[in-house]
Amino acid sequence: MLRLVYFPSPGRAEAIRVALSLSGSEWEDSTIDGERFQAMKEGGELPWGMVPVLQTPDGTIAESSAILRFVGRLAGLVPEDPYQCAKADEFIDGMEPLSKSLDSTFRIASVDERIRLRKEVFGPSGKGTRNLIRLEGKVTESETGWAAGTDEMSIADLKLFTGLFGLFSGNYDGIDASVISEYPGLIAYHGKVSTEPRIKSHYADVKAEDIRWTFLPGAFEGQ
Ligand SMILES: N[C@@H](CCC(=O)N[C@@H](CS)C(=O)NCC(=O)O)C(=O)O
Repeated sequence: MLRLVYFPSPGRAEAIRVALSLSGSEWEDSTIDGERFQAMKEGGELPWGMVPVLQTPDGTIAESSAILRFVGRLAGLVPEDPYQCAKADEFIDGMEPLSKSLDSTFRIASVDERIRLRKEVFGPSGKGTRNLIRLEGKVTESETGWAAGTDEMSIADLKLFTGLFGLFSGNYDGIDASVISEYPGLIAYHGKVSTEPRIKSHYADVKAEDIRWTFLPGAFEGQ
């Protein structure tokens, strides 16, 4: 039995959740609040003091990308070809600057200041924008349309799809979904992944008002 421990939001756990669900393994989605997080941290249950973690019969695995590689194998989403596998890994590691681009804004108490800083991140010379431009280039250049140029959808696609589009759900004040309208390549990529039969079926019960609306087909059309 595998148990994923994270906050209820998609955040750094969503790609792992999708892979676990596609793997057909028995697993539990253990969602925690801040108090439980603190207790787990103080109790030494978090190897690096952070979540997500995956509790397995052999012990606890931390670091979202390591967990994604582990569960991605169970789901058949890690390419067998060593070069393609390395390219998927490269893509996952290469996405870290985007994942980190908002980190400095989380602990800002003033909402106005938080919004200002986040608008800057996705402003003309912000680091969020730099990453979106780079990612737009990557998906446009890919001969197969999959993020890392793999023959089939891979863990890199789960990471990009959830990590990128999850930022625009409205969960992060100051980040507007209309930002994505500037990136036709990313919108086309969203269409490819969101309509992939396994992904579409995974999100089949999500409603337009749910936090996960950005993973539904057509989510960014007309933004
Ligand atoms: N490199 C880590 C980063 C994990 C991370 O930043 N986790 C955040 C939640 S998204 C956390 O545990 N924050 C609580 C804290 O730092 O006290 C990973 O990818 O798993």
